[in-house]
Amino acid sequence: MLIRAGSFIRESEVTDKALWLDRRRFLALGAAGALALSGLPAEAGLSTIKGPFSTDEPLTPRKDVTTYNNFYELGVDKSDPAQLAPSYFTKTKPWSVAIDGECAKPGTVGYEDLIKPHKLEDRIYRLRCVEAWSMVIPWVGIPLADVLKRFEPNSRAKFVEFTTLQDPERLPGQRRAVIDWPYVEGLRIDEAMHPLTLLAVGLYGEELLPQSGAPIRLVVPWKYGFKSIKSIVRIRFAETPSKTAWMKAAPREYGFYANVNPAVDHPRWSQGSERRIGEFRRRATLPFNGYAEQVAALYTGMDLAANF
Ligand SMILES: Nc1nc2c(c(=O)[nH]1)N[C@H]1C(S)=C(S)[C@@H](COP(=O)(O)O)O[C@H]1N2
Ligand SMILES: [Mo]
Repeated sequence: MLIRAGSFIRESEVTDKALWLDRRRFLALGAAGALALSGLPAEAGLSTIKGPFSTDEPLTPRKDVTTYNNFYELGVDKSDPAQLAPSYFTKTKPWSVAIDGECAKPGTVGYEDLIKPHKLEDRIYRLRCVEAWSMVIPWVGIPLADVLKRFEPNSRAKFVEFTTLQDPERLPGQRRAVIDWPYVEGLRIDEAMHPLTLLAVGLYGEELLPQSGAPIRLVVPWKYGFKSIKSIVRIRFAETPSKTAWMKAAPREYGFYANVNPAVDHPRWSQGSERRIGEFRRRATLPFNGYAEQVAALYTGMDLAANF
């Protein structure tokens, strides 16, 4: 075990990071931002360019990122999704996403066609779960705004709603009414269009594994993890905010905004601190998960204790 700056860093983390950086260097030399996505086995890696806003904090080991998950469609324990996915959620291609609602160009688009016009970016973001743990993950994705603009949202499009695949065969957690399936999440249109909001297709330079929300998921780094909806099949432009899955399940505990806010506790526990997965100590949680400089202006004049 290596000890650095008072915190424990596992050897596996150092190895993960070195491999990932190596791959990135290789891709930067060889592919120069070209797209090499469709049909590639996950091990082949994704061609990416370096995106903005990355943190330089130590990465959470890939092993933890891919085995400690929240994906209730594949079980409620953190270890369930990685264990159940290889038996159930094996087929994530072909995949298509329906885009509808308040836009000029609705339609159903295959995964490859959704991705193809865009360059994939590497972005190292913190993910802070509402359960007070956090990770630092090297995502691969596309700014959501770039994708949404193609469908030409109209002036009534004030919100965007996202829906996860509904399929109890592949997502056996849906055989029990743990929450009101399918999983639904929502953003205000300006949040959805914010340059930090990422439509992720990979992590650690490889395509998403099923337990991480393959083949396409949201990453909204200044909000609690539950806003980062996995395995998306529908994106709807809407005039009004959606009743999200967690708001329906427990309206006192989960609001529409769900911005990371150390000053507003969850009714059952403090949100003032968090434990980074792989570390022992707790650290102070930052407003907007440390992204206040980029996003605080979205909420000027709003009471963030009432709009939790
Ligand atoms: N469809 C779906 N998306 C989901 C969830 C879920 O249960 N189902 N869990 C959310 C929660 S609570 C968190 S913290 C993140 C976890 O993402 P990760 O497993 O990639 O760390 O996914 C979010 N997206
Ligand atoms: Mo979460």
